[in-house]
Amino acid sequence: LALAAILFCITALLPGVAKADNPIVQHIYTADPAPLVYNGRVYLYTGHDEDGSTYFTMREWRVWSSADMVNWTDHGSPMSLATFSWASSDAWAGQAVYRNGKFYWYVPVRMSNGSTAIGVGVSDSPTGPFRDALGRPLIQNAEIDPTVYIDADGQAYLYYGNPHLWYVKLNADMISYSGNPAQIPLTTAGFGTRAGDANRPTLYEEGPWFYKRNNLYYMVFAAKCCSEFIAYSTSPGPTGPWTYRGTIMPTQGSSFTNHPGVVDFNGGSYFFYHNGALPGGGGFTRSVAVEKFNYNADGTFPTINMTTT
Ligand code: FUB
Repeated sequence: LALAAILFCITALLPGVAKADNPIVQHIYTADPAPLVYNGRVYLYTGHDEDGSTYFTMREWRVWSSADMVNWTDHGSPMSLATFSWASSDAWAGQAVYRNGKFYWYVPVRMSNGSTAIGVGVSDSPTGPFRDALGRPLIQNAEIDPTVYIDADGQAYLYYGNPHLWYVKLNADMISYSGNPAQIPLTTAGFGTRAGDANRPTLYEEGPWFYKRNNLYYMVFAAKCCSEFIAYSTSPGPTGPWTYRGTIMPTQGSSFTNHPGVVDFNGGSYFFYHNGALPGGGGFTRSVAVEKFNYNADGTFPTINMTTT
């Protein structure tokens, strides 16, 4: 026991290295996990809940990485609201992707006119620093929470949205797109049934996480504000038709939101999410966490519950 305590203290004192159990980050509040597997490591892009006030205080994003899903290196904050001269607040849920030697980090922010928009940061390194790729929003239609995926044929898709679900086909430069943003029809067959809200008849709320695995496209998303759970839909193609598949993670764990991120790494599958599990935790003081899981043989998800170890 004494040896374990000494080892824990030594590990805790190593600069930039965090151990281990859930929540992944235990010294600050983090939210909206977006993992990226690159060059033998998992890079984890998160938001930062900066205080416990009555609304989100989020001014920067953070990056962490791990080669073993146990020991995490803190790469600090390589992108913030200050990166985007046109942004004023709300450094919310984004996702980063690698293409042609560069890393592109798509994020929603609020502009000074009060509306939300999606910007894109670019860097030569997964840990930044990131600069504003465009000097203006990539998309400006008052929605949030971008998710990005590059398909096997090279076509990149950016999905995003709350209350609607939109996508655009990104060009190969990853900072422009072809055609106009298109809305995915939010049918109950595609995204489940929400009772009692005529304006929002389906479960889709926000936080989409879009990817393909074994020729099946997945849309994992936060369902039904404001005690969000994580649900998912699948499709044979990148733009639908979508079929609702049910719940993955049934709770939000004392935060009224939850937010998914899913990757395969070193032969395992990992489901990232957030909750309010740290001391003082809650809806505006969240923490990212991860569970290892196995897909069912038919590609469906098992139920995944939150753990604290
Ligand atoms: O973190 C701020 C917002 O809360 C995100 O954009 C949503 O996905 C929800 O987690």
